[in-house]
Amino acid sequence: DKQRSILIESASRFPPPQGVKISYGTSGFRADASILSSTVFRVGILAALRSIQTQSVIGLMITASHNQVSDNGIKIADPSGGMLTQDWEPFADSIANAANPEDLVLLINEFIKKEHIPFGGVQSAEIFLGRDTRPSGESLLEAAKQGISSIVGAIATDMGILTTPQLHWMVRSKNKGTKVFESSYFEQLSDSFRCLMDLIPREDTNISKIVESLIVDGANGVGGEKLEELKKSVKSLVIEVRNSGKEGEGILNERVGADFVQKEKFAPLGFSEDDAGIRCASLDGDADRLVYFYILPNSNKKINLVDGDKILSLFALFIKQQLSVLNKEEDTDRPIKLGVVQTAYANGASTDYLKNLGLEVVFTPTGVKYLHEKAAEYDIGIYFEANGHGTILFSEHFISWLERRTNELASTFEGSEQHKAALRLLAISSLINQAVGDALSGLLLVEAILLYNGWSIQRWNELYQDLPSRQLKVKVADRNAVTTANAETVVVKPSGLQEAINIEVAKFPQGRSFIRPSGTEDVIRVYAEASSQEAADNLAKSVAEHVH
Ligand code: NG1
Ligand code: ZN
Repeated sequence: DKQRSILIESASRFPPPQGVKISYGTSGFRADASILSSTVFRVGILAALRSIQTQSVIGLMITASHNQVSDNGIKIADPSGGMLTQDWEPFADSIANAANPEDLVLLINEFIKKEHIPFGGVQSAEIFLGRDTRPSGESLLEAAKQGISSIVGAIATDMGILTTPQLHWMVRSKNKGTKVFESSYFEQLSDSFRCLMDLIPREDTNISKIVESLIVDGANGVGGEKLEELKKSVKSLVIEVRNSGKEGEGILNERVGADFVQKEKFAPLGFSEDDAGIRCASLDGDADRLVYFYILPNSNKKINLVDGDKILSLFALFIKQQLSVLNKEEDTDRPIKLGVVQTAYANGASTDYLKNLGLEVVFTPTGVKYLHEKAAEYDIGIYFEANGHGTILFSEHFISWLERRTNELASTFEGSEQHKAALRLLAISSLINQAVGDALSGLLLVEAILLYNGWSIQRWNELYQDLPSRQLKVKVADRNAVTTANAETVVVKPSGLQEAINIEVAKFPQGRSFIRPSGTEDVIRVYAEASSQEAADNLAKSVAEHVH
């Protein structure tokens, strides 16, 4: 039939690379950009099918985040704005690796049957496309468009160069029936930020002390550019953007960006000793990660890192405080469930701190899809990876309760502390991206809370003291030879390896170590924590030796 011949014809224009098996990892497909066209083309087909199945708009983001500039990748946003549902991942894997157009069509037909996709009648599908600033983005965008248009009735809407969280936000908003322009994204962020500013107690004189400039490392990527844009509408903050991605400033992710800063614990290019002590932040290549840091004086640009765990802790503490003001009267029909989600990479000191606050802390494997899913089980679920990817989810049920409560308070106790706490929580729910971790919205919330508390970055950093840690990566022939359990804290295969790790860990006070195959790079990652930096380094090194 017609559909079949269109597919065969267009697929033959995107032959898969020979001898490479590509897999849907921690967050979509990633590889050297030169081998990705066929994958991106096929993901275009998948997105169209998903759109037909869900009768909603689906998003495709072309980015390789913090990877080097020659890599690229593609992530799929589901109707809610979250990551593609996990039951479709095996299909993504199999169509990406289909050897020829005939096999591809066969797989697609099987899948349509299996998932009962209402295919073949009068059908429509819409896919929003976004990409970061990588030079390979343009031709991959074209491949995605061709994949989409090879499904009858499917249309692609190019949203342009965006951060990953902007694209996810647009998909979510579109499916909720609200505005999707980039300007509406900026408006929502700046309006809710201003609302939080207006709710800061006026008599507080501490505020002026920390209204010093913030310096942001844009990783030479899309985030820097977008932050320049956002800046214009948040006049109360003084933000200086460096590594903003402008011509000639430097190379994407090369010794800059959140991943570099977090893993190396070293200031990015473009920063110097002159910046010592100043509050600095760093975004990653697609602006879904955020870390803060300050440069230590006379240290050769060593930094104190204020990572995702500490952002999480700042958020959790503030929300807990607002909730306890709101709940003073014990007049709620049921207790509000506030939960915190971390991974094994969370610094042990952060977990202790959060538990001491009386919070419920749970763990999932690495990868936002797992954290997000878990956090969605709470009224307010806060999740963060140590690397700075995270957000705060508010359940719809809780939001409608909060809206009702705010209205009640407005008519009975207008301007009371309780009323203000309710308004703050509402403002946070609209400031912080509900679809996915977002460095720009996260940054505004951090700044708002620091201003509210009258805290410097140094004061914030003192919430608790990180245990020294070390991360290493080990290149291996087949990273999938390692399998893990218990949120990746225990090695299952190869046998004997976990016992060897246990023996190493036992040699170090406060020692903790685990290994796992990376989902985005061809390596095994090693993590170690111990009571001193030297001990953490040694533990990581000795565990890594068992991996080789
Ligand atoms: P992998 O390569 O699977 O470790 C990395 C990060 C994840 C996540 C993804 C997606 C670490 C240790 N891992 O995944 O947390 O952010 O990239 O960007 O930071
Ligand atoms: Zn990223």
